[in-house]
Amino acid sequence: MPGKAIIFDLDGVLTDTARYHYLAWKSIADELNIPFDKELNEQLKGVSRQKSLDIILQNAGLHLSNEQKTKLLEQKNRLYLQFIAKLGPNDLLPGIEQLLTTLKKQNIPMAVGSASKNARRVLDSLQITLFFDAIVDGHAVSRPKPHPEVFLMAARMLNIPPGHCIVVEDARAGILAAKRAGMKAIAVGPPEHFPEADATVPGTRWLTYDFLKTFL
Ligand code: B16
Ligand code: MG
Repeated sequence: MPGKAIIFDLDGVLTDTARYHYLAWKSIADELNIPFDKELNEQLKGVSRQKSLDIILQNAGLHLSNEQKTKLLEQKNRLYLQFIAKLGPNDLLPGIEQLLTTLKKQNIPMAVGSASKNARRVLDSLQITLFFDAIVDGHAVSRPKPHPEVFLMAARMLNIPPGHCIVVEDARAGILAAKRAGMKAIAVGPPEHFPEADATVPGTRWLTYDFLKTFL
């Protein structure tokens, strides 16, 4: 794959902390006495923390001041950090360790493009930080997915043209961001969720080097 690069989304692709995001938001919603369920949680995947809170409040028709929202965002993150405190290499999704090892051996540049402000902490806990030549997280970007900023920044840091980058994502907003960046987009999940993807795999164990090679 000469001159090509792979950009990975973090949550839902390298590991899955969606259930911890869910539990933290559920606790906030219960405290506010507003509805929150797994279906609404699906809409939060790949979405920034702030936007996630807006979606939950909007769904309940609840208006809060910016000060109240800031407190809730801090509280949600404290809970989330408690949940992920025990995260380790065993929490990598199936096939990911082998894929990263193979790509590294083949000298393929790799980046992470995540909406999460906790991305570095999660990568450190998973013990995979050193695989990546660039990490773009929720601190680095101002415009969340589906805006292409996160992936364009990753391509710039890797010094690889966007047209030579392949993005792996589990959220539709992320697939849209990749396509808007002019990149190939591979989705993890049910094909009907990702009409814009160049290809879809049912789970991360299908993300093999041989499979990715066919997109170059
Ligand atoms: P934080 P990704 C995203 O990560 C999650 O999918 C999304 O559910 C979460 O709200 C977002 O990160 C922000 O996370 O609260 O840690 O900043 O999929 O883009 O890697
Ligand atoms: Mg994701």
